[in-house]
Amino acid sequence: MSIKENYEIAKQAYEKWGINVDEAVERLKNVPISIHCWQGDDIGGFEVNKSELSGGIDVTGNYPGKATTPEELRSDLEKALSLIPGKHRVNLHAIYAETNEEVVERDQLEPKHFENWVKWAKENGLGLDYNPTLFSHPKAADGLTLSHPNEEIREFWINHCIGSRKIGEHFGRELGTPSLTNIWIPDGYKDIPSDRLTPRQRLKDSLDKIFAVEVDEKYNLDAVESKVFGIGSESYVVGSHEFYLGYSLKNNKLCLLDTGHYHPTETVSNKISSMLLYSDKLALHVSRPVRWDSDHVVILDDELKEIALEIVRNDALNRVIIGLDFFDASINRVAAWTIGTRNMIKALLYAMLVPNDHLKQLQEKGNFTERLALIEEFKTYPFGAVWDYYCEKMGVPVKESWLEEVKAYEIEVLSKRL
Ligand code: RNT
Ligand code: ZN
Repeated sequence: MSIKENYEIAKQAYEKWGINVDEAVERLKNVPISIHCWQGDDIGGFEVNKSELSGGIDVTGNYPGKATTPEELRSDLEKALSLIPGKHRVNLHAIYAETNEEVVERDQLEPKHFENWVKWAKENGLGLDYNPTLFSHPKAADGLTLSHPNEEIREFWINHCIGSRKIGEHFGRELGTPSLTNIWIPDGYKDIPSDRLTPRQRLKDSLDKIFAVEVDEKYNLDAVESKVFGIGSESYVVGSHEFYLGYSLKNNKLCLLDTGHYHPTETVSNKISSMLLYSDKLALHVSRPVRWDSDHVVILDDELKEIALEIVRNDALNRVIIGLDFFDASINRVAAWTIGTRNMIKALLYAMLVPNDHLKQLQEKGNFTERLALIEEFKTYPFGAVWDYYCEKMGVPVKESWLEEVKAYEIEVLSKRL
């Protein structure tokens, strides 16, 4: 049977429940996923005076063929994008600037250092998102940046963040779609602090200074990302969830939730509805923590489906900005992007093919037996047939056939890199 025939049969099964499959497929086309560039080179970046990766995050593995130049990274991204259905976005970090062999300090970065990225994004119909890089730098060597006791160091990072928002604004203006500029800092302490308040006061003050500079919201949206712990900040993180939740609500900024940044039984899926009651938009870093904030490649697990369900059934596809954040250097990096991004899109499709309104009504009526029964039965509905059809329709490989393309790319391109 052809993909189309399988699709038609699947459609009938869903239509019995009043689910419009054609419409779901159309809707899915318009959901952009922000694909993080840093999976392609293990968060290395292209700074001339490059520092080791720091900030309490770690990439493990030594799979050959990582991108070592902007051209290589863009070429790898293009390969991955050709295997992922839909039109998406690419998320950059300041360390991916191209400065022509010149040392440009991070607080001196300007839109012109991202000219090639913007040109490439235009050619490929992509939006761009951005992040100041407040790690892998001598001025972040002690793990403190915006909350640093030293005013000069704080100022350096404040200026870097202000410049970053302008770069984001430039991306948004050039590409016709607002950029999300997300601030994440590593600040924290390994051991039990004797003062939790002062660093948080300083962080608040630094953020106030960063956001005091007007940047057009039509082109740039600001987000702040919290964390529960990092390597070297096990006991205390200055920018905790409560800190940023409070800050973002009070200052009308986006709160960014990274799925690896909460306690192991705490889920982001359960936070989305609460947050959407109080803010117009929120942002996600979809990742996969395995025992800790390990940033494994996103798989189609229960939590991913639950996140997608929360976005879809609350009609929040335009309010939740979906970005990815994982880095695995133990497998082919183009495959990592492809697997993780396809899974995010699959989860959204899955969520669109659940009789969400009916299930809501069952809950309202207190019919928990049917609620559970249907949720479980829908897990084995022919969702795969719809996914295959979607891939075919969007002109990307169906099922695992994309793997052949990655293998060929590995032989032709990746394996030839030093
Ligand atoms: C770190 C944060 C942050 C980084 C990227 C590279 O724990 O998740 O988002 O992963 O900025
Ligand atoms: Zn993150």
